[in-house]
Amino acid sequence: VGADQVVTDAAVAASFAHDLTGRFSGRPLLVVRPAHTGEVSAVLRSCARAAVAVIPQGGHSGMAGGGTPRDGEVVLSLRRLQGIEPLDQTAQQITVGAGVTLEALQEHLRPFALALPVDHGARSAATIGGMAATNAGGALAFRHGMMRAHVRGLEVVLADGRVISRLSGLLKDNSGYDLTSLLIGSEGTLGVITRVRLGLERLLPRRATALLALPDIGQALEVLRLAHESVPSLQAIDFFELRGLRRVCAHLNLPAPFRRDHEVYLIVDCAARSDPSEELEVFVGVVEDALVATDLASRRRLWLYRDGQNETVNALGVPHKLDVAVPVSLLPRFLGELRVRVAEIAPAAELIVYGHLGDGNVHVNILGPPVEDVRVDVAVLELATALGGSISAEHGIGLAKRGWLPLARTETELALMRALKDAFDPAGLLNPDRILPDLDPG
Ligand code: S2G
Ligand code: ZN
Repeated sequence: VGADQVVTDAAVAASFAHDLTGRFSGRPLLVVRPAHTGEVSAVLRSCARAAVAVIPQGGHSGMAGGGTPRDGEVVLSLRRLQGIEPLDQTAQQITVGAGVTLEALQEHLRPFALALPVDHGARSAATIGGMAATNAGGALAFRHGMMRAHVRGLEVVLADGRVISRLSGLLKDNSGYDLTSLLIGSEGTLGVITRVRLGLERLLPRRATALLALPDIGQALEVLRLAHESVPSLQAIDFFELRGLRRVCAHLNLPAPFRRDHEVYLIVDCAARSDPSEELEVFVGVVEDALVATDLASRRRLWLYRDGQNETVNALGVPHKLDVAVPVSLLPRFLGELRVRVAEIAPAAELIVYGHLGDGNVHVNILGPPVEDVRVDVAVLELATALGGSISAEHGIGLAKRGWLPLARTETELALMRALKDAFDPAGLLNPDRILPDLDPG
């Protein structure tokens, strides 16, 4: 890759070794920055010969420690894989390098009135390869699906350097096992994604965003029901609470959105070919207050109350971050029992909750107890599981939750996952100890 693309200076390498939440860090042996698939293949062959562990890393915006090296591991940064190939306007698809950020892709597509219908707060850092490797979700997922729904093909490099390239973008290709799809959501443990072919959606020109004030999450579900029924332009419906709003206003120096406080807030995003604002009138009489914006600047200002939650929490300390999902109808029960259990375990803890109402995805952030004290984490994950939910809705398992995977997956499923890992990475060099728990010594 060239000497200047092999970073051994500890200070520079450190910038690749701390995750956003401040919870994971390490001292990598070195950071290597290949420029394309061929160099990724050569790097992996070298690492396999040297039997050193390799941590594939995109924008490093993950929340579960899946891209953060531990001491002595090699960071393989995909950031330089920046190629954007010509748009295929007949298939409405595009192939991009793993290192292209979500924001750069959307900017590139805007003049064509096209977009990838996946969006989240880390859009300026997150890379397309990393988003495929973690099956990224975000606010649009409940309407458009997660990253998996938009990947039309992958080029991947296996742990021994062999390359599989499946980028023709065929929707129908039932020729044996869909091997490359197994890498979506595999968090860099089965292979390294170097190019991604994506299916795109048309950008709907007219937008409207509403910030709605509600007395409780039960009323928020009533808004969701109405939205499903009467707002065909609905694209996103996220929620946050008064405590998080107050913290965001203080941290970002924002004015309170309404004259008085409310317990729950919804941010509703609509897109259509004609102005969708009047569809929002269905909420009159169901909400305590509302703000509606149609121009970009005003819409972004409303979204900042929600998008600022994560950065604000990280500024308050090292949070216990639990990205869970429960069946939407059980949200009131989940949130109610959550407050009781956290207060029982850590009475002084601060609980900041926000998320994606449409798919029951709740980002539970607990500040106060030291991260080593996982009693609150276990309580949240057990509660979500008990309600038929997920212990990781969109952030993956990484290092953070590998110990709890047995809460969510049976021994049969874990055994099959181990068999897959052994088949793809028999030497166990790719992201070792991520996702899969240690084998039971017994
Ligand atoms: C969000 C970002 C990370 C987090 O804001 O929707 O997915 O847990 C999150 O706050
Ligand atoms: Zn989220």
